Amino acid sequence: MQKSVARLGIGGPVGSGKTALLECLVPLLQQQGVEVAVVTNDLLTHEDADRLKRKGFLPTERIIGVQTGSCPHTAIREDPTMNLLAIRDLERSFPQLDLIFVESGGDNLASTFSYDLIDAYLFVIDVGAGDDIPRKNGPGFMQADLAVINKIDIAPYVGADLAVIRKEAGERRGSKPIAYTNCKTGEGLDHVMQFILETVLFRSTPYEPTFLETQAISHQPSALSAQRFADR
Ligand SMILES: Nc1nc2c(ncn2[C@@H]2O[C@H](COP(=O)(O)OP(=O)(O)O)[C@@H](O)[C@H]2O)c(=O)[nH]1
Ligand SMILES: [Mg+2]
Repeated sequence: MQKSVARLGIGGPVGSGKTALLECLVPLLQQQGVEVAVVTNDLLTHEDADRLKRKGFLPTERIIGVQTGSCPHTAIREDPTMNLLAIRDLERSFPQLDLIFVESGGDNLASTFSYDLIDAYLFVIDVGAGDDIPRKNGPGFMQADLAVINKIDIAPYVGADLAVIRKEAGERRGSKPIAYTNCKTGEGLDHVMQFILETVLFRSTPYEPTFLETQAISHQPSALSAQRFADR
C-alpha cells in the first residue's frame, strides 16, 4: 500500500510572506529528515515555483507551479482539481514524500482551503498590513489550523502595535494556535515547525529549535542571523 502523504496549505494575502515562509521551512524540515515537495499557485505565471527552484534546496521536479487563471480561492476551495492533479503527480513520482505544501495565490482575508485538498492549513498575515487585521474577523485567519503573524520585525516602522495584535488575535482565535514570525531572521519559526511535526506529521519526539528560532523579539537582526539568512 502506498504511504499517505500529509498535505499542508499556506494561504493569506498577497505579500504576507507565504513563499518566504516556505523558503525557511523547507530546509528546517529537511534537517529533521522530512521529505518535502511544493505546489505553488499563481494567477498567470509560475513566479513562486521559479523562485523556489532558484533556491536550489529541492530538486526542481519536486516543485510544481499551478496557474490558476482565476480567483486564487477558487483553486483551493471551490474546484481544487488543478491542485489535486499536481499532488497526484508528485505522489506518483516521489513515493518517499512525507509532506506536500500547497501555497495558495495571494488572496483576501476570507480565503479558506477545502479539506478535500489539504489536511491542515496555515494562514499568513503580515504586521505591515496594520494592527487591525486580526480584529477584522477574516474567516481565513480565524479558521486556519495555525495562524502565522509574519514580519514582526517591521512593526516599529509601520506604526503597528504588536501588543494589540497579540491581544486581539488571541481573542479571535480562542484556543487555536498562533505563531509570530520573522522570516528574515528565523525568529518564531520553532512554533511553526512544532505545529507541522507534531500536529500534521504526528511526530512524537519534541522539536529542538535552533537558537535563532527562539531568540526574544528583537528588531535588529543579529550579525549571525543576517549572515545565515543573507540571501533571503
Ligand atoms: N521584513 C520582513 N520582510 C519579509 C518577511 N517575510 C517576507 N518578507 C518580504 O515580503 C515580501 C513578500 O514576501 P513573499 O514571500 O513573496 O509573500 P507572498 O506573496 O505571501 O508569497 C518579500 O519582499 C519578502 O522578502 C519578514 O518576516 N520580515
Ligand atoms: Mg508567494
